[in-house]
Amino acid sequence: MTESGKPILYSYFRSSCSWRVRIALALKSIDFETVPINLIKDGGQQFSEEFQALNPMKQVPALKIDGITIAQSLAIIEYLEETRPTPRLLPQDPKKRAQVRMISDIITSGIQPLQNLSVLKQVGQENQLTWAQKAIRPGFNALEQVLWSTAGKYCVGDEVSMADLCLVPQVANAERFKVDLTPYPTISRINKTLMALEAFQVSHPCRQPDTPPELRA
Ligand SMILES: N[C@@H](CCC(=O)N[C@@H](CS)C(=O)NCC(=O)O)C(=O)O
Repeated sequence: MTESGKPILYSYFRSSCSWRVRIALALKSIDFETVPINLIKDGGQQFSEEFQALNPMKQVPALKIDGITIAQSLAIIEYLEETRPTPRLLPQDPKKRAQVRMISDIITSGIQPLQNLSVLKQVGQENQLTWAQKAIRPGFNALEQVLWSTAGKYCVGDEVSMADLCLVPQVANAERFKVDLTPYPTISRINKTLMALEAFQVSHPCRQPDTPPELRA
């Protein structure tokens, strides 16, 4: 917390994992301050001693709230859900709740880590696009199929859930890495519907305190 009592989000404007948490904070109307951690500048500010003390994984996001610092976007979202339950991001029904967690895990464990910055650095500049596409496509093939049976208006039924918080930033990553989204009509439809919601718009990478002027919109 800051002196003003607001939670502090350590975030990078372009980070899809940070965006997940920004959407949760926006949906739950939690006022917070952003401390930008630039993943590129100075060799990556996530490697600074100061930040490592907050998150030894050297990754954003991290959220300082209620006297503790939490890393890992899903752990943060679940903490927010347990302490600030309205509006609900995990359905009450255990089957739907499991589906939300399944979709969240497909994205956060099965797709994003394979195209994360630290992995892209290992494959080298010239291979990054192909690598990221190869990482995203199989995950999206699975996700598209899963959504056929879980989706309504959103990923699971007609209520916005944690799964949607994972979907939208991952679609933005797919677009950034020029993945052809034509084979994924369900993913594309849900993404478009979600992007019409204010919480997804205000938390967008183009509208953050650390968004460079040329990328602001
Ligand atoms: N499982 C973590 C993943 C966090 C993560 O991969 N963060 C990326 C940005 S989206 C990062 O900080 N990367 C820094 C690096 O690769 O050096 C979460 O969900 O929070």
